[in-house]
Amino acid sequence: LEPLYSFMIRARVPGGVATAAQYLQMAELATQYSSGSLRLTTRQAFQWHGVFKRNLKTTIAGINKSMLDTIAACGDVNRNVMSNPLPETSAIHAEVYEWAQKISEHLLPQTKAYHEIWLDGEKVESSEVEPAKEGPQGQGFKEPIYGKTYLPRKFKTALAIPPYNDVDVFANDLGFIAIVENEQLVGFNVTVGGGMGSSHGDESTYPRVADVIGFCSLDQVLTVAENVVKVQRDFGNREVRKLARLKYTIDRLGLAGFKEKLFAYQGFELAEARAFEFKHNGDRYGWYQDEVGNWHLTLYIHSGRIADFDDKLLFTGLKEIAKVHQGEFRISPNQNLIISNVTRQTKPVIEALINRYGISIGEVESPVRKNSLACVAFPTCSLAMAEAERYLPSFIDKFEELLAKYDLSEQAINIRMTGCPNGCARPFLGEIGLVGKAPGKYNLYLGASHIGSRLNKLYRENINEAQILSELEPIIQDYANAKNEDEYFGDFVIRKGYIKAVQNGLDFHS
Ligand code: SRM
Ligand code: SF4
Repeated sequence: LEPLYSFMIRARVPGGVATAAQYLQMAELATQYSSGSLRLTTRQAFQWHGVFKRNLKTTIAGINKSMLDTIAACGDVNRNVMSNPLPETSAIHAEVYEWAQKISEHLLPQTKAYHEIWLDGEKVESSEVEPAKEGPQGQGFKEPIYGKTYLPRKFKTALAIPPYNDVDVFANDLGFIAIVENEQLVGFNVTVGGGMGSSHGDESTYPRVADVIGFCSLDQVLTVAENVVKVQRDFGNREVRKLARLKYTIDRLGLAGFKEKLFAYQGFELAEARAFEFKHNGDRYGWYQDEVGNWHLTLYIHSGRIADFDDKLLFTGLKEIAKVHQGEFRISPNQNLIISNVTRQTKPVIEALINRYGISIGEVESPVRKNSLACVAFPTCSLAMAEAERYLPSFIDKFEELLAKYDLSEQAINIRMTGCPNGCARPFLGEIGLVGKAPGKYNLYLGASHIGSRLNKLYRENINEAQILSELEPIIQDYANAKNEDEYFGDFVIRKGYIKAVQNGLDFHS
């Protein structure tokens, strides 16, 4: 193997919230130590690509100096906790965001190794965990939640505030759906067992949407989160890494079996789930005023890539905005950026900068483009089999022509593309999913719901762009002629029998 000289770094940003000062610092690090661009991820984090090995420590120290860090942004632990990014109901939103932070802190590994390795921390006490003791793993260890073995696989948590499912809560191992009654947050419905990753040609692997298993009150949230993690720690598959995520543990134990273990671990049963309704899993672009009068601006950023391009200076423009902005920058789970809590006085200044640097607030992009997602793929992802981020714009150009031909230009259809079936842009929740198979070739999936609650299913395998478009054209034509009012594309293809509805994941391949 060739030695690796340059690396990708990912920050942990619970709920995707960074102050303007923190954003500025992240951008400075990108200028100094990486490819000069920042990447917003599908889990509301920042990534830097092309960091030379000699600059790794300085960059990580710089992230920590800004009060963000990279702890648990990767690894077999709980990852960046996601939370609905747009504060339209400021009070509830702020409360749910606080829960995202609390869960993130609660599930953070306790080891001091991170500080010792990356921040020149003094080795005050051993960062190694103590030897095994009697009882369930974790009891009596310095890592009270992760025990001596950590988790068998990565673990992901998200909090959603209905009616918006922009975090794609059902794609997460653990989810909390906010329940608001009489304008008060009273607790959360708990979801378990979501995940996207799979391998081509291996039907033992599959994406899965999470199950809602009940309701927890606010004082139960951390106990539930901790014990879901502990059940996965103790019962997750440690022999076959491909089958180690919580979704497989649940299908192996059965949902009832899993719940039984969870309730025994946490010492109480969950109450019956409460009613909720999601409208969609996309972003809302442009200016939005919240209930207390502050402004929030959602920008359209293709695949979260913040760089200076020939036609617009996005990287430079956002740095200039960060210098005058007093509020926050919020990363959306759809790889967009929200300039948040803008005061009445600063709004015109930010508007002027947006215009000067040609930054998009989604006013010219079509609904289909604004609802699209692509993962990084080539050139930095070593697991990519096909292009995604760099190719999606030109694919959408052609798809837009197809929609225009049938007078559907205003229709929002979720297209999600990834370079491989690991599913980093949650392609199996796209109404049209394109998953890379080989350079220029994709599997085409259809039939996911527009709200992120139902998976899509394989429609055609290993086809190129011309084949994808010719497969889609008759369906689009039919959709234009026969769709019910307000019927989403994903629901239409199922009603018309183009594809079978997937129930959870076990029937994804059947
Ligand atoms: Fe991912 C691995 C990029 C969100 C499922 N993912 C990778 C790696 C690190 C490749 C690697 O292991 O060498 C990619 C780095 C590419 C690069 O050059 O930057 C990568 N994943 C990303 C990001 C940057 C995609 C993006 O375009 O934004 C997202 C970073 C999220 C973050 O901030 O933490 C990203 N990855 C996801 C998601 C979406 C989500 O979490 O909502 C998924 C599907 C959900 C899930 O986990 O089930 C996802 N990534 C994977 C998997 C498959 C996991 C599995 O269960 O099989 C891998 C491969 C692995 O873990 O072995 C992977
Ligand atoms: Fe890489 Fe595959 Fe994830 Fe895309 S989906 S970033 S190609 S691992």
